[in-house]
Amino acid sequence: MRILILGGDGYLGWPQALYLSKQGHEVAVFDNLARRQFDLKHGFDSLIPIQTVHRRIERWNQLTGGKQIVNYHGDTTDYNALSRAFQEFQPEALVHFAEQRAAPYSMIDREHAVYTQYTNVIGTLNVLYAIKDFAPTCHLVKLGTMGEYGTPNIDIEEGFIEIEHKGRKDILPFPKQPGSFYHLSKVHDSHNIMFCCRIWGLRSTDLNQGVVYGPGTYETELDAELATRFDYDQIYGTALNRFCVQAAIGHPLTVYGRGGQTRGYINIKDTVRCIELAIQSEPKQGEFRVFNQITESFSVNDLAERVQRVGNAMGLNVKLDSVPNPRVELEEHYYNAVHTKLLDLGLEPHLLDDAEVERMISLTVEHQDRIDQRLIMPTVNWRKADNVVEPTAEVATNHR
Ligand code: NAD
Ligand code: USQ
Repeated sequence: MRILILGGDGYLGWPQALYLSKQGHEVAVFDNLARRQFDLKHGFDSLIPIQTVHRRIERWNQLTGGKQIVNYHGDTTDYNALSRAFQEFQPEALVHFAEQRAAPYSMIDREHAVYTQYTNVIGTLNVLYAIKDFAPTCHLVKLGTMGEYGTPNIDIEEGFIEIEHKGRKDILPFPKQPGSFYHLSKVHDSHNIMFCCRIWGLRSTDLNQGVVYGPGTYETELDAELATRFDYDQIYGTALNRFCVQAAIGHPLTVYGRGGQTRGYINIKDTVRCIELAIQSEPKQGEFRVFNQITESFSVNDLAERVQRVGNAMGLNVKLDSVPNPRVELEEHYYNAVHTKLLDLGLEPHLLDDAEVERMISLTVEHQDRIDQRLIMPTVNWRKADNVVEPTAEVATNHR
């Protein structure tokens, strides 16, 4: 199939491009390089060195001898750029990763909240119009997030829930209680996508993915020049990736609040397979499907304690630290999310084990000279509307 990957230079988009190219699909990536620009502006960097998008593609094309990945530089909020990619490449499936994806980024201040919702919601609206205008049978595989649901005191169903109300029954979208302006943008996207499936007969799979961990996939590990980014900073770094880096440099693990916050998690190796499964099992025209893309659930304390245990067995001296929670979220709550649809399609999960945690810690030890300690402590507080990205003098001196 011809598969267009929006956000194909990112943490997940790049491994996805390699994986689908390896399966024999024709792949194009489309990216505005916004993620790299954020790093340049604020002095952040991936723990694992990454090549430019041009060099990555060149290296893959060399190694595979002919499986060419096509590269488009463009922004989803620029309809001309998107239209050109659609008209030239004529995708049969489209995987949409191209959004501002960090909850803390979206909570920095008004400007960052507006940027997040503009780029995500308007970008996705453009994608929907481009499908309608240029490729109406193209299957939209959209990355949503488990955080759309929040943490209700009932089981989280897979997209929809049957409700009986005043003697009548219906199957309705599961209630949404997102916890940041970023997570809210994904809810707005889901509504727009469902609406376009209904009015124009488009077809889409909304993948409510949990927190992703892991340094790469079988394909990115084939060659150092194919590596994907690995974020450990306070804005883009996710919990487990951050804890492994902290363990490697002797920084106490940053458990926010009481640490009972429970989320669904997935290994990056399963992410690429889930998207292949979604593409292979196409929805009908007009159908809007929702899959919960997680393989298991952990609390922050579960992860921190595991990293501590494995790290100490490796000879490190890993300590936990309870950091005042910069977010507004429940710190002790019920969490049980249904996630059977991808398993039914054939997903064989890579579950988290101590060997994987050891591998991640070893990798971070290998790259420890690249770790910038100033990027670890959180500076973005949900309760404030004028946060800064760079650490304040107090944060910097307390934790150097
Ligand atoms: P990432 O920031 O590493 O990658 C996103 C890519 O999209 C970047 O390369 C960026 O430059 C590009 N991009 C952003 N805005 C764009 C725009 N307007 N036009 C074109 N390109 C644009 O993020 P990621 O971790 O790879 O996440 C990819 C997707 O998966 C996101 O939609 C995210 O919400 C979702 N997701 C990620 C996780 C996770 O833990 N990483 C979990 C659940 C869902
Ligand atoms: N947390 C800590 N310490 C840290 C970092 C995080 O205790 O140093 C806590 C957070 O407070 C939160 C939990 O760990 O309770 C998860 O936070 P995270 O930063 O790992 O992930 P999150 O902000 O939820 O966002 C990530 C991705 C986002 C994706 C989301 C999936 O950045 O793109 O949508 O995971 S989900 O959480 O299911 O919504």
